[in-house]
Amino acid sequence: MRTEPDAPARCYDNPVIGGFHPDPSVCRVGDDYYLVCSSFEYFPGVPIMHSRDLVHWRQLGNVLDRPEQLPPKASSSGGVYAPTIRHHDGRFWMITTNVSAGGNFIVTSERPEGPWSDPVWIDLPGIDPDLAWDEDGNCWCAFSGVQVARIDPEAGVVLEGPWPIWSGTGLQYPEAPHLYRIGEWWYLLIAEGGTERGHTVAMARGRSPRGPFEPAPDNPVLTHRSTNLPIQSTGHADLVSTPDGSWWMVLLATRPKGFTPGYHVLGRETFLTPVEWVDGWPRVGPVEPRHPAPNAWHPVEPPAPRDDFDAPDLAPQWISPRGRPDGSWSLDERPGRLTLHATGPTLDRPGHTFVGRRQQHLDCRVAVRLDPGPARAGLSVRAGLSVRMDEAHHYDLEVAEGHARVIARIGPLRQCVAEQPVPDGPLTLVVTTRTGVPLPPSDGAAVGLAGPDTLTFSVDAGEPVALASLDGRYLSTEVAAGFTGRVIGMYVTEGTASFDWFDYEEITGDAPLEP
Ligand code: 6LW
Repeated sequence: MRTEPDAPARCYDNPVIGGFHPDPSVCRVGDDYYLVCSSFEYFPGVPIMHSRDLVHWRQLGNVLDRPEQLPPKASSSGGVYAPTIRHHDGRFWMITTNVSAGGNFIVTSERPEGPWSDPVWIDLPGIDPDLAWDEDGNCWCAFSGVQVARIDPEAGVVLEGPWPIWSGTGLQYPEAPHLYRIGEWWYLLIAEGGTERGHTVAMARGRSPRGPFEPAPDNPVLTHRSTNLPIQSTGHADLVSTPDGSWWMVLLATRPKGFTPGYHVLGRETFLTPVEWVDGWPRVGPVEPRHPAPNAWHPVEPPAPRDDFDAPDLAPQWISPRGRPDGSWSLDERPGRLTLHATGPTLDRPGHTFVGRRQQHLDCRVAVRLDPGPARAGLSVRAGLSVRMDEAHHYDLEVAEGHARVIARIGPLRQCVAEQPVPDGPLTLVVTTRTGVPLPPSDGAAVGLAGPDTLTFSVDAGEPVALASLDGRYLSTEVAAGFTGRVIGMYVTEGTASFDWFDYEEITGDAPLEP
């Protein structure tokens, strides 16, 4: 279905891809758009999305879905940084940096859903590499700094350079460059000011990718710094044009909540905003929470709230920190269930078994059916549902030794905050995240001013029992630090357990305020 240009304006809501999906890069092939994001320490890496209108996105897969492409060496917020996706000469090209192992590399595929090639490493320093081709077929790779080199992307060889082309307007970290040939100019889009509240997008242009580049007269072309807009940290952007000639920017931004300084809990998300060209320079923003949509309008079927693990493969949304060893999970062992085997004794250190998905909505409900499986005499099981930022920041609803427990790990502190005996056999574990729902008065008084959200943990063995409500600020980027966001998932740290299903649903405005 496609609206005519003069049809009443439809609106879309920002972010267009919620949850930890930072550093978006987009390309168009005909009427189809493809978008990739950073994935850091998670495997598989670099989620790839498809859309026909820039608004509705569906995850096709992950570009780096084989351990050979992504060695499991990353520390939290290490691993795979900002990718660029381009389509050239009948192929998709993705360039990115593995900051934990090997640096910059390129993978290619004829089909966006893959399989993607093994990495071709390229000996260039820096992060945030870009790819652009000129009319003579030369391939240009710009990267943070901002520098550019002429490269052979097939062989991974630097042919010329690198040399500096623009150091930005003087703010910290000129990075995230993308080069575009538009009309008679080469435009250079960059991010500056750091990825926090001072984040900006700036632009320059020149006659050649070699430079020289002249800055736009009104830099930054986009920033929300020093505003009280609900969307903050706007930056790290990429441009795309539609078949009807309009221009759009995808970018990362955050939605901080709670009392000053505000806490963002979903990491940096992907937003969409229109671009207008005025006197040869882009005019962009501010980025609105709701905005008239591009002309094309192609809604996609929203993902089913329940994954019942009946498919032969894990859906692409499922990610695991630092790799997912073959022997640690199975969909065959107990068909229709995800069976996990412990690979490490604690979520507090790398090497544990965890399969989760990004929290994509500020208000959401997650429920899992934990089925310990046939009793294995003498074998204990420790398994549960965890909301994690990293190994040092997570809230767990854990079942072991005949009890359900809520455990809070916040920096160096680890505490069991609630405990409840539970019967043997299958149990439903539930966590809700609610903005605008204060903590119960006793907890609230102890914590003080408002956090971004309240997480409530319940267990249901026939009758739902709420075990604990916890302040969400301790699972925010402002507390945990780093480049990622919340991931909610199933884990096993002792023995083997199966999960019958996993529900994920946004809680919308009309839902009752009960946790
Ligand atoms: C990324 C850099 C940035 O490489 O944060 O916001 C870094 N921008 O461009 C990690 O996402």
